[in-house]
Amino acid sequence: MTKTVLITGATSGFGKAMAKKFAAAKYNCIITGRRGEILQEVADELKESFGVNVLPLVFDVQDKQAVFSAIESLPQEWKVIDVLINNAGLALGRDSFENADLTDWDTMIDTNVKGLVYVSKAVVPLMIARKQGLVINLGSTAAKETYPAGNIYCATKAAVDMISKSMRVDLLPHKIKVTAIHPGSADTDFSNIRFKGDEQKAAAVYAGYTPLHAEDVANIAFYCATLPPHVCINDLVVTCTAQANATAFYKE
Ligand code: NDP
Ligand code: 8X3
Repeated sequence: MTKTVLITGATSGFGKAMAKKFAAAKYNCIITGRRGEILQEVADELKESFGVNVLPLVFDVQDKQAVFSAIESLPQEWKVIDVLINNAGLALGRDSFENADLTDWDTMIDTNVKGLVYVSKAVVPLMIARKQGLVINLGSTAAKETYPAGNIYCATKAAVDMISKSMRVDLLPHKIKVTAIHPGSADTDFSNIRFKGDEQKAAAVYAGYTPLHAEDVANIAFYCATLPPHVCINDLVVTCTAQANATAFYKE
């Protein structure tokens, strides 16, 4: 039977690569993001390349009302969601605690923590009703250790780590698996967004080593989603070979 995956933040990076990976395996895809035009282009590409059904949903995960009405308004056949991937997220700024911008902090908390919770609260009841499902949350190596000037970004990802643990415990009786994937440095739009379009600063993040690519993380998410029903990867940290933890890199 055809399965359905819902991926938040599918307009670029990990989310877009995951959408391609799951669509290639014939999953029907619900893809979300704020940039409607790009989302539609991704949807068209998935349909054309893989012949699957794709439903693009434009909403901001920070907007509680928009999240719930988007999920509630799904046509009945799209409410059978096998895999939810809470991927939408961002870092804004890399400034020390005393210099960092409070608005950036608000946006990271509202997106990475509250947004993930809103989408989960809207989708998980659909899984509970079917007594099956998998939720994959995107954390980060930044969830496991902080780094200088990582402050609130690291805190939001530590929250994702703990929320994932809590969901796993609470959803146990409902037979819902919860997997947290914690990637290290990956060359997506992440650093461009973090440094607000400063391409030099963004490029410097990836200089001197080969970072993870979006496809690496997509392959891992797909692996986690296709394990036998009795097997669940709970917590997975993945870095490129040149990175050992949140702060240790070997750059040439
Ligand atoms: P990208 O910037 O390439 O993609 C981020 C995605 O999130 C976009 O599709 C964006 O869509 C979406 N998004 C951001 N804010 C919102 C919002 N408020 N509402 C809805 N969608 C939103 O970055 P990555 O692919 O790298 O990041 C994906 C996830 O992986 C994030 O949670 C990030 O923290 C995490 N991560 C990234 C790492 C890296 O080094 N790249 C490493 C570890 C974790 P749109 O702009 O259209 O709304
Ligand atoms: C993204 C990776 O190292 O910028 O979560 O925190 S890092």
